[in-house]
Amino acid sequence: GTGNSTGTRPHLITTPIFYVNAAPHIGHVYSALQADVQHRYSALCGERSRFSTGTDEHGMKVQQAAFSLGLDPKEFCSSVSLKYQTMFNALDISYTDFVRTTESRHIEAVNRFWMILEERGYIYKGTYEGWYCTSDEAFLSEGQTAERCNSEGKKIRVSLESGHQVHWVSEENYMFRLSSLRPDLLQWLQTDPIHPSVFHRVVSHWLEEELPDLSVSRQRSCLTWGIPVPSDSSHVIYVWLDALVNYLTAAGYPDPNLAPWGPATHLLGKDILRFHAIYWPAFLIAAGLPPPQKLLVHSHWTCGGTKMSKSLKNVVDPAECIRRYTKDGLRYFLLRHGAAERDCDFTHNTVCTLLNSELADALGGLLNRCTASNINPMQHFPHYHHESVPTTTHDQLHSLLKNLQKLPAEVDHWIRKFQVNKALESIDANIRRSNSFFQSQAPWKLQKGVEKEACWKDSVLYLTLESLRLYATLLLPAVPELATVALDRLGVPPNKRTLKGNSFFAATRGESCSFQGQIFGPDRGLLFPRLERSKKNTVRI
Ligand code: ME8
Repeated sequence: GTGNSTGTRPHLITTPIFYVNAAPHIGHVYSALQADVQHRYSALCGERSRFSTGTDEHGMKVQQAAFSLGLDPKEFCSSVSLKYQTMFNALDISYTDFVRTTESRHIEAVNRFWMILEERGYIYKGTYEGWYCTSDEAFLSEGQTAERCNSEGKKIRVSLESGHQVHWVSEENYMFRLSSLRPDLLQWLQTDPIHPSVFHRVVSHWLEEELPDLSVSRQRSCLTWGIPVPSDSSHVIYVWLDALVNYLTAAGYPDPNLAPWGPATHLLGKDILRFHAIYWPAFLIAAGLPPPQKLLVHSHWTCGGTKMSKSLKNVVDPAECIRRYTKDGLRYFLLRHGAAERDCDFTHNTVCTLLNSELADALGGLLNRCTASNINPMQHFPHYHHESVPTTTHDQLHSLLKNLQKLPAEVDHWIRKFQVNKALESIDANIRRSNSFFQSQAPWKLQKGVEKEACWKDSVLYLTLESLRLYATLLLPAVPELATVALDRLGVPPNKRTLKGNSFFAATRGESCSFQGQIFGPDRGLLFPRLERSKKNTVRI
């Protein structure tokens, strides 16, 4: 049963599992990064979560990719899957599980899942007649396709959604009673599981119409690279049913000692919304399991205005980006510039401008200014003196602190609403305010010999250092290494690198545990060296 599944099991955060038809590009990395932020953020708040990613290795698309290279599919899959793992490791993607659909634990999960769907009467043998798009691995109705001319002027039929070519299929295969699940899907939609809301509206529009039943197998004569239907080896399970079950595999399904399935948050690109917002909840409901708690959907990275895609070969290579911008530079740019609800273009100069302005100048500059040994010879958080605040500064200080106190809640709101770019924007806006505050108080001009001035200088430094401690803590999920370097420099002990039970600016409220007197760690140089802009606009493979 599912009764004990929620509450006792940690939250599962997932990325799509990636086709192994080609090496990862910025788009794939972006999904993994967004999931990483969700996972790291929940840990920062003291919550328990697990984070799975992986590779989707069956189906026609992969079969054809291996075939065209003259490679054995299994070896081909292993080599590309490894590229994903290596890239995710290089980017500090903190996944706790990596599922490959060719692993035996997954094949076992798919077999069990299929048998349950069959037992519960959701699968029947029928005839499928319609279009199939190998590039999207999707069955499409007439209305989802259109006639277009290809580059040679030849008329071809394509998927309206992706533009990829489709082929006519007429075969006997196994069908899933999707049509019977529309009321359940509508009910699920009422729990507001899809964010941002633009994508909720798309799905709710799809559900206005009757759903056709879904073909969930292909004849072995056309597809060999996949999991055979348990009771009929002349059929191979449809790759999307196989792939979606990876989320159950990651949850330990079908281990009888584990609750089958707990709360899950799936991250995905808008290109695969239908599979996650219609098919997946329908499969789960049919199997007697709860549909996913949250779908976090993002838009696409484009290059020169068109969607970056393996098949179009207009991709930006993340390894090259790491070399140019550093790992955390790339992480910050993608998270800060990308947006869930609109497509974004990737250009070298945008990256340089953004990173120079926000990481090198604003954040790096602020850290440098208040930790430099000429202004802070004791290399510590000085004491805060409430009575030293100049009367002319009261209002400015009050509004600065008010904004800073609101910041953690603001960041929390945006991260949970899947608008990490807005969370980073809020942090950056505050960093800029701290810089102007520091600049306007000019602590380097305050005189050591004048007691009130010396006390105010200490207070300005304390306030700025505390704000930096807050920024670096809030930045841990997005740029873990950079934020760690900043926290190391500030001498923040490991048990204080959290948002759970950590208080900031305590000295301004006369509370203890205020960091006053805290000694810095060693100076390891510039936090983020400025990048050079170039005339060449894009980075390509
Ligand atoms: O669809 N911009 O795998 P896939 C942003 N195996 N994100 C992008 C992107 C771009 N230009 N291109 C790809 C599959 N992505 C299936 C998934 S899940 C059970 C099976 C990201 O290798 C985005 O998240 O084609 C998209 O949904 C995913 O990569 C598709 O990767």
